[in-house]
Amino acid sequence: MRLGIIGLPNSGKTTIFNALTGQDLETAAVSSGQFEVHTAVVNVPDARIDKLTAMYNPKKTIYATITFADIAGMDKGISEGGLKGQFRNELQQVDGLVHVIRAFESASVPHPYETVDPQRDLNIIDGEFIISDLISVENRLQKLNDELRIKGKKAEGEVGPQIELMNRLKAALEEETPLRDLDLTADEVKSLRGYGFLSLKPVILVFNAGDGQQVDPALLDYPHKNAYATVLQGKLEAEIAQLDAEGAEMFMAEFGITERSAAKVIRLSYELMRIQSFFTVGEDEVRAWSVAVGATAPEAAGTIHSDLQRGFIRAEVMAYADLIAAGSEAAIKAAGKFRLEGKEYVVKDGDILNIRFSPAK
Ligand SMILES: Nc1nc2c(ncn2[C@@H]2O[C@H](COP(=O)(O)OP(=O)(O)OP(=O)(O)O)[C@@H](O)[C@H]2O)c(=O)[nH]1
Ligand SMILES: [Mg+2]
Repeated sequence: MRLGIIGLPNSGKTTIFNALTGQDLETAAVSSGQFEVHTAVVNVPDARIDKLTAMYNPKKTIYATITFADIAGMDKGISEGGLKGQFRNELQQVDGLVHVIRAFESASVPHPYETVDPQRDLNIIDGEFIISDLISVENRLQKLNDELRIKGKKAEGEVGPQIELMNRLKAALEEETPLRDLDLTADEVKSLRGYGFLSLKPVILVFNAGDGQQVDPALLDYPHKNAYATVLQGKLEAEIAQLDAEGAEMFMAEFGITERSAAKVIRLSYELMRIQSFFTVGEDEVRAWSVAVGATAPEAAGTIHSDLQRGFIRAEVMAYADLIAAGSEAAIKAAGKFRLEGKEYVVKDGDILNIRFSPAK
């Protein structure tokens, strides 16, 4: 999964990136406003993996990972005529957005619009995304209508539904409604994937607060679906990310921070994108995987390897909680909680899977 960190110049994107990834990139009091991307891959923290590692003592432990991309260069007016080039590509590629909104006050860090006003800043970028999507939709509609004109009636069956869908998106965008508010079917969402619509992407709104500053995210008016608002003390948390575990704990207690920023943002993004974890275990490797909530056992197998999905026969399943309660694989079998499940089985968060499959010939 790839999350794009976006926001106005000087909102603290790179600071939040540092807090989330433990990197120590330079931040600047005066923004260049230029397009620039930094990426880092981080492990998804999961105490269950640590416990499974202690139980199986494997040669390798592999966590699920998440990629953060700090994408600078967003500002008012940038979508006029459509977002361009690499900047647009970077934004379209991400699965979700971490929208950094400045809440901290600082005389030494100028705000591009002079005052600290989270609602205004949020509306600026949201508006840009809506404009960008509207331009994409209009371009697509034009192409579809051209196709219909050239090919005539015989193209109607295929092109008609696409035109209908694009018209629905257009109507929403013209009302300034982000596409993530629409109730699209799974098939519609799939058919739109290639367009990378920005207002369709789930978003975590992050208030970047100053040290010890209290901010209530509920004050923000953002009545939209697939969005969460949270508060991070960016500068402080970037400093904490540089400390060892003991130092970090002391700092966190002092400033009333109960959960590390990375853990929090990753947890929210899993919720927002309806992603869950399952595990594979053994002497060689204990590993966490991520899969969509509602995925079947063969679909989960497919995240490990396409051969496992293709040749899927059955899944051996233990619930993590049952394994820990029983204390060992032998004990969970004796308790009758080690199950064999078929193709229809819907995977649950914390399932430990072993896929039985017939290898491709
Ligand atoms: N006081 C205070 N300063 C902060 C905070 N977060 C960021 N800053 C400062 O604000 C300035 C800009 O932060 P950056 O993280 O570079 O902001 P950015 O959004 O990455 O900026 P661009 O990449 O130039 O668009 C830096 O001088 C930071 O040290 C904060 O929570 N409190
Ligand atoms: Mg930056």
